[in-house]
Amino acid sequence: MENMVTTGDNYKVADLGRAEAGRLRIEWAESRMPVLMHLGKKYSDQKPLKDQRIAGCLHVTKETAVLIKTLITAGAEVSWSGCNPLSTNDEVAAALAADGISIYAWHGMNVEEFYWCIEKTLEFKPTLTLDDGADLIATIHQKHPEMAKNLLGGTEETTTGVHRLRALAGEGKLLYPVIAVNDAETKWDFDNVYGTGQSSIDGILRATSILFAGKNFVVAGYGHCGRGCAMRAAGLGANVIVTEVKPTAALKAALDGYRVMPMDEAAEIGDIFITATGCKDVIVQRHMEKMKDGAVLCNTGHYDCEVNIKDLEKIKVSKKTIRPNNVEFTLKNGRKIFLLAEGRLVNLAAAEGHPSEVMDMSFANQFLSLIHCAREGKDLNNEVYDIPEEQDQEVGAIKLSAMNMSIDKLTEEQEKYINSWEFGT
Ligand code: RBV
Repeated sequence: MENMVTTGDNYKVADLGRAEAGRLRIEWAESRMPVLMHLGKKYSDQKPLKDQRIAGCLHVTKETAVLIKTLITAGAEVSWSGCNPLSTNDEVAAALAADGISIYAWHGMNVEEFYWCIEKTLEFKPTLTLDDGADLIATIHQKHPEMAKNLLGGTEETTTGVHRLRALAGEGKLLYPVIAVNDAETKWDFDNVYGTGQSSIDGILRATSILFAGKNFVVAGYGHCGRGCAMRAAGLGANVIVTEVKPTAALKAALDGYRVMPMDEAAEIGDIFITATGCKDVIVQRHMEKMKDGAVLCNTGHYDCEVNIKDLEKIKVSKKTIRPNNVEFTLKNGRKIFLLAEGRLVNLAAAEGHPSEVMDMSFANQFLSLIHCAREGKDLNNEVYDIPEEQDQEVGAIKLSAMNMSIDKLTEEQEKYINSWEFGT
């Protein structure tokens, strides 16, 4: 199935015949994404994205399909590619292609095909870009800098992409304005924590079906994603161990009740390892050689460089696929190690990514940020911009009301108190 593809004038997907199943998935996601649906309705008459051509490079999931459809409702034309070779849901991609949407994505593509897809989306000369991981915008900067003059702005979905863009802007080389969607409170404080926590455990369970209770669960990196994974694994009864390089992050893990130690020590006692650092070479040969028989290795960071797979290949005597997304490596020392999802994002490759409810807020921020770029892009500088506080509160308020919750309101007196310096002891 993986290498079968159907090509049309404006798409390349695995199998158009799976469109109906994809439509049902998208329908399900729509029923869980009230904020985005609300915004879609709100802007459907106004069409603030009219005349905008958006090139998107973001996991082709049922939630992304809802975002794409909302962008189109607001007047945009889109051309899309996936942002990871293993994260495309082929049913969803088929449904989008069958609806006439330009999409280049199939599960299991290689790296060359990955960049081919990005190039295809650039052929329609975008006025806005949307990234998850910054591969699209990096391609524009490296290969097509002349396109920047037509680009009003771009958005970036994830921590790793924002890091790359800040590095690019830091060198003074960013060619058009970008909004760091990841840094919105209604994104990182929910998607990165609760989304990653649940979907990563979901991926591990689908690939292994192992019991978490009583296992030593090693989380490398105690940022927002690592914290979510730790919290959910602890909830299932695992003993969580955290490895870190940043003193304050390590302290937070310790005060949240987890053991903290270097990877060299954790390697000897871990049953399940997950990397969530955004950095390379977090688990390398010397760690793998110390691991217990049966250890499970996976990653939930954006790129597949956190577990050094070349090292694992080097020390193996044989390997075999045990079940989807689960490969058994027999090492020279006789022990077996199981690598999930080829070291790529386990939550998207082995499960379905974050749940719709949480993507609702992330993608509402994407939607509003692209409208902002369309309206104001000409007057923005070539910088990485944060999302305004009002947008965060707007998204939060719509979500709360969709969840049938209401909150208190400050009285005038309280408002005065909270904004003054005069009242003390
Ligand atoms: N992510 N998207 C999904 N279901 O569409 N799941 C996760 C989905 C995004 C998430 O916002 C994170 O920042 C990024 O994937 C990492 O590549």
